[in-house]
Amino acid sequence: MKTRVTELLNIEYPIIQGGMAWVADANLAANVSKAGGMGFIGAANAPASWVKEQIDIARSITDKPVGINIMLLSDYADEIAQLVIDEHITAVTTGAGSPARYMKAWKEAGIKVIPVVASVALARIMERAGADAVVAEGMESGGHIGEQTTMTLVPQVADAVDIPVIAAGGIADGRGICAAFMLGAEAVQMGTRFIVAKESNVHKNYKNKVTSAKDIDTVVTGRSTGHPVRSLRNEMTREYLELEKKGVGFDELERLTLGTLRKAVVDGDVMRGTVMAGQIAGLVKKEQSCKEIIDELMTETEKLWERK
Ligand code: TUI
Repeated sequence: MKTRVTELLNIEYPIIQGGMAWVADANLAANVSKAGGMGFIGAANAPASWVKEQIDIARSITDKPVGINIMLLSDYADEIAQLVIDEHITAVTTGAGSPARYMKAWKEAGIKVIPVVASVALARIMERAGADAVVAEGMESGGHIGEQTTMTLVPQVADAVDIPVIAAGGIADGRGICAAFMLGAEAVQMGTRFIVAKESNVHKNYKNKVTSAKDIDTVVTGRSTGHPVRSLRNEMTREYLELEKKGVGFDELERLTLGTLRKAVVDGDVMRGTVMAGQIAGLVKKEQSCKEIIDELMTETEKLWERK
């Protein structure tokens, strides 16, 4: 399935992996790229020195390029924006804000820039600023989310911009990929399915919580603070939502979640940690290698596509 996105990134399949904080390290990203998609190392809140180490590890695993996802709220965003230039990174995705301030330098360096957007307005601004493609991410996603669903966002973004659109949020199998294409996307970004990849270094408790999740098991915390985050329901989210209902302020709520993603991913504390995952977790039932995941996705997609 050749599209403008597979051409842009020079990849075999129209599948990219979401740059998940704490989850998307060099091993996961490199193995997604090796399997014919494109992996992205999630820089999250890490300093440039960590990201540089990960780039070196990825390059020791595969000759295929891996991208970097830059979380724009990070204190280290500026230094990572420079690192991707110094390291001749092929493609960058960004999350949780507008990367307009870096766009000129990245384009001059020949980096493919793919901002993640949650609205038509930001998609338009990004196109005007020189983005090569956008990821239109619906609120089915895990982590920091917008308000629109994938079903409504993707076709509206596809109509609003001429650059290719990559759909994200709620996609974990061939049906989702075909649906995304029908909505006007030319590739998909998936996160939740890759959390449970064999090459993903997240704690087994986290993987087990994803593979045993049901359709209704995610919740959104932080709507009152302006930073809504989707994760799997647990003791922490129950407490958070109760405090939020009582009108507790930003600082106290922030204290409850400080360091909790690490706690879940690294320590395996899935009761008090933040177990970020998308609504499609209920469909993700087993651990597989990145190659098995991508091969299965493409087999399902091609079978459905021929039926259209
Ligand atoms: O960024 C994500 N997902 C994330 S980032 C993250 S780390 C984090 N943890 C706690 C709180 C905040 C961040 C975990 N998951 N997805 C892409 C995405 N970007 N979704 C929504 C947005 C977004 C939101 C607002 C993009 C732009 C925006 O405003 C831009 C502007 O300035 O208008």
